Amino acid sequence: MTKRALITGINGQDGQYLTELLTAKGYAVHGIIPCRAPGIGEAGDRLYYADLAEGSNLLTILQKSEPDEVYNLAAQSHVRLSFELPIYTAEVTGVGTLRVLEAIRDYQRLTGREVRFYQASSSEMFGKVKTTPQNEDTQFHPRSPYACAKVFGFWQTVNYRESYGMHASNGILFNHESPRRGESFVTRKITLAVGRIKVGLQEKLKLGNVDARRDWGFAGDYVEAMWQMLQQPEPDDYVVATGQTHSVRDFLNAAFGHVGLKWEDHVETDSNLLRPAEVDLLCGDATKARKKLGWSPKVRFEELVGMMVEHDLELAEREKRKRG
Ligand code: F7E
Repeated sequence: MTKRALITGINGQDGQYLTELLTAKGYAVHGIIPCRAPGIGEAGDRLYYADLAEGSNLLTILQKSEPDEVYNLAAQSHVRLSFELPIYTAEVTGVGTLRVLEAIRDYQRLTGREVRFYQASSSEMFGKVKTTPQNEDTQFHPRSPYACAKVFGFWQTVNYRESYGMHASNGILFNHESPRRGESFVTRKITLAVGRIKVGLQEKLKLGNVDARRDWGFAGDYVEAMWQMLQQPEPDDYVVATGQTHSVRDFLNAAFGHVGLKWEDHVETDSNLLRPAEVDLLCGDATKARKKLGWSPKVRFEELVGMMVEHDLELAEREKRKRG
């Protein structure tokens, strides 16, 4: 029988890659999009509007989509913005997860069906890190309203597993990027600027803290791990990461270097882009995911940067041609 999946945040980077993966595996994929998404009122057969900040129609959506698996990818996911919108972020990213879990519990009670649940947890929960590299046993020390909300979602997921026997798993994903990454995250902000600077559409790029270090992987690889978690006989929590850490500076070097430019000639720092509290260093240890899921990342850092720069260079060339 065809398996059915429901993805919250289906329109985001991970939602798109996961949809492709599940579709290729023969799933019928249903998705929830936010009310502020473009094309309002024109959601297709398998798309539903909902706002996790209130979630009143989540049970109805479960009844319509009848999923075997739910992937909760929706969030207010911008860390810096979460300092400006802490309560909204808590509502969507934190309590929103609880709303989805509660709707699934109601749905299971009403229908007697089993629904497996994936929660998009985040390496931001490690924040001011206690040890490096970080694994499933590393204590959390969240450093932003976003990270606090993700910690709430993480523990609610564990609680629904332990209290109600729900097949609920957390993927603790470290930063994962691609040409589909949102434009305000640092990697994509950089590669978009590299393309435009290279073709002469832009001169300068303003950034915040270029010393921060992250463990950057490819989003296409990471959605595989999400799916694998839900295929396990038992639910569990897994770190998903490359095990390599690079600074924003390293990313700048690789991205500008890819097109023969020096980032120092173009980057300016802007104190408005700094965060009230920063996460200085993240580096994940995905040994458990490798051993239990057989998962490992395929795309390496340089390849990831090259893929994003090539994509955004083409965008910039198209923009230039359009402008004449
Ligand atoms: O920042 C620094 C910034 O916004 C990375 C989200 O997907 O991954 C992401 O969170 C670093 C930070 O990602 C700029 O201060 C410097 O240290 O790309 P980012 P993030 O905050 O690590 C985790 C796993 C998530 O769960 C989140 O949802 O880069 N940085 N200058 C800058 N960052 C941005 N955005 N813009 C700058 O101009």
